Amino acid sequence: MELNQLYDAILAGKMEQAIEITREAIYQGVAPQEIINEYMIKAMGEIGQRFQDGKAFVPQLLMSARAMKGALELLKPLLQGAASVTIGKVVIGTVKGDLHDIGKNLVASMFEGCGFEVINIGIDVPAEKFVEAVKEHNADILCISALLTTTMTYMEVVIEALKAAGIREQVKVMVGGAPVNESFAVQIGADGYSDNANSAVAKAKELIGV
Ligand code: B12
Repeated sequence: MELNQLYDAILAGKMEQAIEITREAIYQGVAPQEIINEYMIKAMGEIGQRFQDGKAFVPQLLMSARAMKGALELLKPLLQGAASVTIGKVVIGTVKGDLHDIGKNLVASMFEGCGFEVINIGIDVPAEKFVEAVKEHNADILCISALLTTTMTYMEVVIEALKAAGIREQVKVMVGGAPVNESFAVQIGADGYSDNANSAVAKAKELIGV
């Protein structure tokens, strides 16, 4: 079994093949992090680049996303850590107007695996829904995801809505997604930023002091 075939399968949008190779890799004891970071995310990066260069189109993006999601499902249970107590509550969602959820779900799985309780409120989430979820679940951390330059500005709208609701000080806000960076995070008044799921958890722990 060649793990590069997983990269190829995701790039070609072949879900069954991606699942099969992932199953085999798990069986052979390859670390889930390696499978995700070295093959899956790289394939999604490549399809994104092809899309940008006009060499791939939306249906191909969808097929690749479907293949990655299918294979990721197998890895999810393996990302669960041994933690028996919850170390914090995280509400996570993708902003209004934005339908990208692969990265968000990966961040959510990583948090779960590291012992956080995660409330995943989905995609295309309006500010009021973020506020409601933080209130309802008394969240320690709010994670906001955006993958489009046109939707990332909405993250500030969410932070303003938290302020208007009087709960901004009760929750740490983390932002992320491909177009987001540290200086943007600072500019909109977020507490933390990370460009990947692993360091997102480390940053969250730092923010809530666990
Ligand atoms: C898959 C994909 C799609 C799929 C999404 C399927 C799904 N269910 O998610 C579909 C086909 C639906 C899609 C649609 C569109 N897409 Co699209 N898509 C992508 C693609 C190829 C991959 C995204 C992905 O899943 N990456 C893999 C994951 C693991 O990485 P990630 O999302 O970045 O997440 C990681 C980090 O960013 C971080 N992170 C993410 N969220 C958060 C949150 C927090 C709090 C933290 C701390 C960290 C964090 O951790 C994650 C894990 O490590 C990207 C290209 C790219 N390279 O990003 C384009 C891309 C994002 N799409 C793009 C575009 C233009 C579109 C469309 C407008 C296309 C169209 N003309 O219709 C639509 C918009 C739909 C909408 N309203 O949202 C552009 C955006 C350009 C821009 N600058 O705004 C990109 C960059 C492609 C390109 N190069 O042009 N897309």
